[in-house]
Amino acid sequence: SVLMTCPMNSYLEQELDNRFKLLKLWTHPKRQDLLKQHSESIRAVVGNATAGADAEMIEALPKLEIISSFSVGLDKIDLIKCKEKGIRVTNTPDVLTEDVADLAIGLMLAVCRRICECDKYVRKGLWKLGDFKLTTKFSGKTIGIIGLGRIGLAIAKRAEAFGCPISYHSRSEKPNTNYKYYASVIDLALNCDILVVACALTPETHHIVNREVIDALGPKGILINVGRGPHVDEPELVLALMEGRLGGAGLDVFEKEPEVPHQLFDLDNVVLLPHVGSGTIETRKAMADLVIGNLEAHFTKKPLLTPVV
Ligand code: 8YV
Repeated sequence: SVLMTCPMNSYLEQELDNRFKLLKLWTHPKRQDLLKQHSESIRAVVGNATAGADAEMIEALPKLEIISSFSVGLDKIDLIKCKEKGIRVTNTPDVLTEDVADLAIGLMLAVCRRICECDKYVRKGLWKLGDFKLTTKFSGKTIGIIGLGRIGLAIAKRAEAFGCPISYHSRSEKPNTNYKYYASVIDLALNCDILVVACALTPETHHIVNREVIDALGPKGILINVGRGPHVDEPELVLALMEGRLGGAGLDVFEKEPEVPHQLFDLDNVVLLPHVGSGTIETRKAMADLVIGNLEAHFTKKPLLTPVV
């Protein structure tokens, strides 16, 4: 049977149910009981960015062969344990790259041009009382990207069309780009107007945006996060925004999502999204098809479509 860790997509659920004996972890009051009860039959786990497979789950499932994640990010899966036990892991790269990059640009525009605040202004009937205050130009701003992988590159390509100079930080300099490389995140933050987090979450990138980086970005700087909440030291971010040490932020992810620090609700220089980077009908369907395609490849002994481990 196939175990799904949490609700993620109804089409995926339906298609899995048509093909396999599907178990839904969230419909059972006690996770441990379900795992124990089906430990001999669960051969695949389908997880996502919210609920993956930790060491405890992997240990509880001796017949587990593959984890097919409905996400590109794999931070909720114990990859080391999977390698150790010969469990295959797949994710959903490429199909969501455009959507996440689109949304990153959307957040930059929304923060600079105060699109959400403008919308509220009109709805509240304030327009009749006077024009909206002036905002900040986006075109031409210097963009610093943390992580120049598939998503980072797609953001860079889009930002270039807005006339934005691009620089980046990653573990090592990329040979095939002309974008300016910074070995230090602080130097990147010192030299850009908008800092974008687009890297994978690993122990090395946890809190990669800390107080020092935020202060390097400064009172006119904008932080965009389409990666993972724990990339940013959130209490420090909230403090910097409240004290005016940071100009603004566009956030699709949070450290303890779906919990969002309430102090952010009172700030009009932030745009807050409920982790919707890949959340289009088209992309979620493509992600679901990739999850199913990987499972089918595995069980028919064909090469996996998007293997990670
Ligand atoms: C999803 C994501 O939000 O791909 C990722 O890493 O964070 C997202 O695409 C999530 O996995 C959908 O359930």
